[in-house]
Amino acid sequence: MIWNETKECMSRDEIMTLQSARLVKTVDRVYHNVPFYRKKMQALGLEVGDIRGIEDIEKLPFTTKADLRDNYPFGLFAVPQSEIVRVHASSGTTGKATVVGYTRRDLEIWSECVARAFTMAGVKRDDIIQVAYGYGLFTGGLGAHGGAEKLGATVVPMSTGNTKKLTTMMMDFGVTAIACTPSYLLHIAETLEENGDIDNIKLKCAICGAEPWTENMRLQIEDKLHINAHDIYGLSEIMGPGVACDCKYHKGLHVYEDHFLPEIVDSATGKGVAAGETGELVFTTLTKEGIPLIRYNTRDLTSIDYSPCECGRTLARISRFKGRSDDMLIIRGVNVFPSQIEAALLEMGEATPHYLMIVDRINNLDTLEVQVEVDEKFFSDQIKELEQLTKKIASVIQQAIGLAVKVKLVEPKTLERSMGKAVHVIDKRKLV
Ligand code: DLL
Repeated sequence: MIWNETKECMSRDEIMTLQSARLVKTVDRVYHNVPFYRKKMQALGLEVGDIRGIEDIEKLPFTTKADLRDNYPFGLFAVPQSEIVRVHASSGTTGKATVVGYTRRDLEIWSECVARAFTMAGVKRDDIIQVAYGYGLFTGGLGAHGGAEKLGATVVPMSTGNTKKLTTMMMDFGVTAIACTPSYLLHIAETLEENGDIDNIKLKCAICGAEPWTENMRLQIEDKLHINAHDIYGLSEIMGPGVACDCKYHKGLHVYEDHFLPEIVDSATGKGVAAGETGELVFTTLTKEGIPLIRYNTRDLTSIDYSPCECGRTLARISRFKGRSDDMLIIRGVNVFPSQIEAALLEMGEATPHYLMIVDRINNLDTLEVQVEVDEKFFSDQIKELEQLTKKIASVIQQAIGLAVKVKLVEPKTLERSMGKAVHVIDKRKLV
């Protein structure tokens, strides 16, 4: 089923005309309402009238995560705060979160995009869907929730954390769809298998995203649970889940080009690359009111295909992600920058900035151990002091990144020093 053919099956000319009209409006809005963009455009000698359509996109400046942090919390909002009805936030590169705001209309468009993505994955009104992304500042839970309600499905707002309750309800309620991270779904599948319950569920489909996963892992999930598994992409800066999703042919994720203008640029030069070539994914929002962003560099590496799809949709498709061009890690669905840990350690005083993060995946759940060098004096006979410091550092890191961690304190000069770029991360997770 296609949500709305007039939106999803336009000709390339129609899409480009719509995008051009919306881009012109967006540029006008940010120029007049966001001093940050006005200054940036003025510095480039650009006036609003210079942007006449998407062919002029490369004249505009890029926006980065650092720009959001520098304008923390509401500096990039384009409407008065009284028109913002919700905020979400995700990790910044250091201590400060990146904050985004939504007007009522933004929330309506967001739920429509997610409803379109869920429809693409085969979810219908009579489905019962468990939303097992985290609810809260993370966009996953509330974003998926809004889309499922818009579609008219019955939503079970599970959030994350209680797998036993989730599987019990999955069986008792006859749940037919689930939205969660792919690694969590594998964990759920294994729990069902262990309890001999795999044949006691009515699950038909899953809409998974928020972290990298492979085609193999998608097939593994389909196989274990006898369902269709779909890939959903998004990021809080641009909206949240529902910026793109794959259809039943699984040949790339359809981007909602009526709301987001994608570009793929070369990491080194910032210049656009040809269709099919890999580069950094950049988005300009075309309808957002709360925090419209111009040429936001997601740092996600992918390629784009503008050819129409077998499903009938003409929306461009981005390929499964090939990684990121920065050092952001996604651990249990939470975005973590090593620099956040460094900043937290430096702030507390007792620790040195020499640390090593060891990320692993055990029973399909991510684990994080942080080894931290501390002064020799803590390794005297005072075991109690060492234990107290371990707890304190664990709590400081947890506060900084929003994830529970295991901390292991080590003596000075234990961690290997690097001749070049310091190695702060060992990621043992193997994406099968
Ligand atoms: O992860 C939004 C989301 C929620 C997407 C639920 C899908 C499902 P952020 O926390 O801002 O937002 O993290 C965004 O996560 O730039 C990618 O690096 C990564 N990411 C998101 N979806 C996928 C995916 C949400 N399907 C960052 N495949 C993005 C690979 C993904 N990486």
